Amino acid sequence: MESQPGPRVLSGIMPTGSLHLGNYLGAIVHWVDLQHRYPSFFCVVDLHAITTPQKPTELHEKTREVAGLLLAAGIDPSVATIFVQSHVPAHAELAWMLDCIASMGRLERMTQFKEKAGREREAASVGLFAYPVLQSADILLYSGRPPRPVLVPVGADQRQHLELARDLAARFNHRFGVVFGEPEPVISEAGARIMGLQNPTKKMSKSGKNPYDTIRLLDSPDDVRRKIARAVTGPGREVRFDETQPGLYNLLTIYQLLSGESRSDIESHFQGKGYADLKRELAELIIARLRPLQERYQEIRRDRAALEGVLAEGCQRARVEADVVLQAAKSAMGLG
Ligand code: ATP
Ligand code: LTN
Repeated sequence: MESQPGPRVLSGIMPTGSLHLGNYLGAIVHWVDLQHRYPSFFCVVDLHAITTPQKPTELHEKTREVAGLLLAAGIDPSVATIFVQSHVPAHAELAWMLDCIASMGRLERMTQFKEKAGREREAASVGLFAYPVLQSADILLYSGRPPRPVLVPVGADQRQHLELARDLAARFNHRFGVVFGEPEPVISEAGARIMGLQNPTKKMSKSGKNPYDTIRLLDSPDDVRRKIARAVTGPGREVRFDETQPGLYNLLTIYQLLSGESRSDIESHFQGKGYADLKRELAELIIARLRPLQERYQEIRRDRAALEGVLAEGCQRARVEADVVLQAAKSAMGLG
């Protein structure tokens, strides 16, 4: 089947916790932008979520919450395909085939595995170890026929996984003939790594333990004010983009991304003012951006059937795309 020419876009997000400003500024705003330029596929990666223990009813609910938030943030199902990973069996099937050409040594060097497995390496699931291979399958299934590059908009933490996806595609194509297009990371300069508010040397994360570290997309205005007021800034008084002060730098980066103003305009705006002023204005900026998103989200969640309809249609469209590439990969491997 011949498909539309030019690159495709694919990205994924785990339904493991509450989406936060890091997910939004590092990934989702780029998805919203790219969907109008390329055929785009956005996937709620529930099979990735189960690499660590999840309560079944919560996982089901979180999957809908994440899908609803993506729609509320501006993913348009009449333009892009939004779907749930486990609804498209090709992902797990190709992941197995790629597992058989990925090396243990390479996966052992993946930093996300090392961080998530921590000291419990022996107890960590095989799924957590093989997680980046499933991610490679997610991406490569959408390279189309004939193969096209796949743009993958992600935060900076995913760079290493994207390199693996590129290498697995090249290895497969070399051994079995060209089936997959090349994955290309799309990682913005600012926003690719939003840091925790309490611990600005670590990225803001869904699975973090300290609620004051993270601004969730569903936080109330009072929560936002409280969390920003408590954010760590460091010593000094001047409001400047100073990389030696990671807390302040992070707050200013968030301000820059939400206001769309240049760094020098922001520094002039805060000249003669202090950290308290920055925090007050930043909190209001965040609240103003989140308010319409939260209102749309509440509307979307009121109509359960409509959301299920969007996901069912996304599943149909994704299956058609993914199955064509899966069949080509199977027949190249001698599995047809
Ligand atoms: P977890 O804590 O469960 O690992 P996470 O917060 O890292 O979750 P993911 O679902 O793994 O979120 O990531 C979804 C997307 O958001 C990815 O593209 C990831 O790179 C991006 N992302 C996550 N955290 C940040 C951050 N702090 N800054 C910028 N981008 C981020
Ligand atoms: N591993 C990613 C989530 C993810 C993903 C993908 C991102 C799963 N599949 C495909 C881009 C493309 C993470 O941990 N943030």
